[in-house]
Amino acid sequence: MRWFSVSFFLTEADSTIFLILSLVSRTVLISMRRRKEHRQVFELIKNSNVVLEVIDGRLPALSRVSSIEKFTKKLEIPLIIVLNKCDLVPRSICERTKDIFSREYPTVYISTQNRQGTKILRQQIVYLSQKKQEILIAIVGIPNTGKSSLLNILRGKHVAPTGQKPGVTRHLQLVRVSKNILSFDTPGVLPFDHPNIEVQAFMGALSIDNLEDPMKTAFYFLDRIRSNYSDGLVQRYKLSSIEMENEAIITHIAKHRGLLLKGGKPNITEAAKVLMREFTGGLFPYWEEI
Ligand SMILES: Nc1nc2c(ncn2[C@@H]2O[C@H](COP(=O)(O)OP(=O)(O)OP(=O)(O)O)[C@@H](O)[C@H]2O)c(=O)[nH]1
Ligand SMILES: [Mg+2]
Repeated sequence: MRWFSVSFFLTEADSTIFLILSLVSRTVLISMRRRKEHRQVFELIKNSNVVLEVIDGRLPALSRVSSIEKFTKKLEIPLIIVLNKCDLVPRSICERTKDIFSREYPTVYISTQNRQGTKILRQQIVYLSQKKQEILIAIVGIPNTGKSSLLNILRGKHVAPTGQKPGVTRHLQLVRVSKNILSFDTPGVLPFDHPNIEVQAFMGALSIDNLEDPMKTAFYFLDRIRSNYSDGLVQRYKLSSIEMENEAIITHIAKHRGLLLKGGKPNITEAAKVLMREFTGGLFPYWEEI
């Protein structure tokens, strides 16, 4: 029986405990599912000719997966770092990140949204696969970086489902993207480099709606924003300054969006979710430099 149907018989405290338990068990189940998917992805990598590691160009340092990079290095499988969502980042920053990452791996920056950068990516794939007759590529990375969107662009047709929530792709999907290139879309792998769930939610790898306390993620984001780029946030929510306290910023967002509880109190939990959803969805500019 689902928790809300029994909650009618429970006290408010019981209902809160029930809600927390249901969120915890959901998080555990998601984590078990993701671990299984993680194993499948590593199996696939073993059989690939080229691996495309798709990362979020807004968070280039955070969104790399070191376990995948180490694994491909050990097996001597060529890996290309694909900085995606570069329509949300100034070009000069993408160029700089590309130059820095290129010291370790071939790197290209693209925007699947604006269909930019994919020609160079195709050339790199062909070059690194040593012009094999049939090339098998694996598109991998943490959830929500645009792996399926990239597959669709390479194929030139919407063949893989995409969506703003992490975990849209649940199974491996093989697609022929050209005469000699076959490509696997994969479920996002958990960013084990960052086990903290607030950090994972900030990266868009975990849905803010699955968290017990979305405020913690919003606070984490606001703390990071102060040492990076804050103009986008200030303008979107018409803040007087980024130096306002975290709670005051969230309260301001709640009022600005008319998110009020019964009695007119600002609904700060919902405002924290809105902030994180809008950042994940690229509705205001924010990026980090290497
Ligand atoms: N602005 C912008 N948004 C993008 C770009 N590429 C993908 N997105 C958006 O990012 C979200 C996630 O895209 P997906 O292609 O589903 O990402 P994924 O990596 O396959 O996600 P999972 O299957 O959940 O791991 C969607 O809302 C896309 O529209 C891009 O280049 N620019
Ligand atoms: Mg996907």
